[in-house]
Amino acid sequence: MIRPLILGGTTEAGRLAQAVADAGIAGIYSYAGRTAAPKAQPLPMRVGGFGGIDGLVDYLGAEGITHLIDATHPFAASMSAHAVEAARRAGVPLIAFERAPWTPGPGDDWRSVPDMAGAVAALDGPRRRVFLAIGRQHLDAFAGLSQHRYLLRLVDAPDGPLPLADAVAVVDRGPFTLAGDRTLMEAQDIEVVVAKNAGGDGARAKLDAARTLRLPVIMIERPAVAPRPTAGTIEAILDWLHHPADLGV
Ligand code: 3Y8
Ligand code: NAP
Repeated sequence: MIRPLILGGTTEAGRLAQAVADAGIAGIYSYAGRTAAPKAQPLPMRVGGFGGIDGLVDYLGAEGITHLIDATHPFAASMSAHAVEAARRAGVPLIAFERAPWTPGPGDDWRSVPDMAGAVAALDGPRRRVFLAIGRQHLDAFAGLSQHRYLLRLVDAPDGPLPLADAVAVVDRGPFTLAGDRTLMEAQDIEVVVAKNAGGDGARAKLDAARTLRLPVIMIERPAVAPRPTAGTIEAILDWLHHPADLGV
């Protein structure tokens, strides 16, 4: 009996969950519990951390998981690292459902930085109106750049003071639209956008809006991940579920 665990939290993970459910496969969808009301999925869900690598190994055994699918966001580096090690220890085949990074096209004015510290360094300088579209978890890295006015976008309303003095926060969850992001960025008179290279289409609206408005983008590149088998399509994942050995796992 095939019983995959999907490490989710992305648009692609949701699409995969639908395909797994439609195929009548008894999968489980996993959220970290970062948001107050995560979107329902067409598979049984579990919410919360596993308790590190050991906790994930125990979960894989206790739940009789036969396949581990890492469909997390490319910046969920710890989860992905834990998945590689736990799958190895538990002897469960692992695959990562990866989406290609965004690459700049004609009209894009992107400055690529390797990490969050690189984005902070790139933002140093005179006061600007910044769309800091990186969520909530890493805002404190920018607290030293108090000269700027920030536009933030959070999934849930903040439950306390934000680490940035001069900031406006909109509460919204994606996927976002070009029209919506363009309107937002024009209304806030944004001069520069800071984004993580998430890939996929759920978060790219701000980049298309930036191109339209001829705004520069500071693009934070993805953290490195340990080598693991990957697939880029739902069909490849479904095929892997039935033939894991085909991918040398
Ligand atoms: C809890 C599940 C779906 C998945 C939707 C995708 C698209 C919309 C765009 C901007 C960028 C950001 C953020 C973002 C996007 C999708 C996808 C994606 C970026 C939810 C969700 C969970 C999270 C966690 C949340 C992080 C935050 C990051 C907001 C649900 C809505 C900025 C990433 O407050 C917090 O602690 C938020 C934490 C991790 C990054 C951060 O560091 O703050 N995602 N986002 C998942 C869990 O608990 O396991 O609540 O329904 C999922 C989605 N967010 O099914 O439709 O596929 O990427 N998510 C980034 O890319 O920079 C917003 O505003 O333009
Ligand atoms: P992270 O930093 O890589 O992981 C930190 C810890 O959170 C993990 O060690 C694990 O806890 C727990 N965790 C993470 N993802 C989990 C999942 N899907 N199911 C169960 N536990 C999980 O993770 P993150 O960057 O905060 O991302 C958290 C979630 O938000 C993921 O589902 C990710 O796909 C989604 N997301 C993240 C981003 C982003 O920008 N980072 C963007 C969109 C969506 P234990 O060690 O206790 O097991």
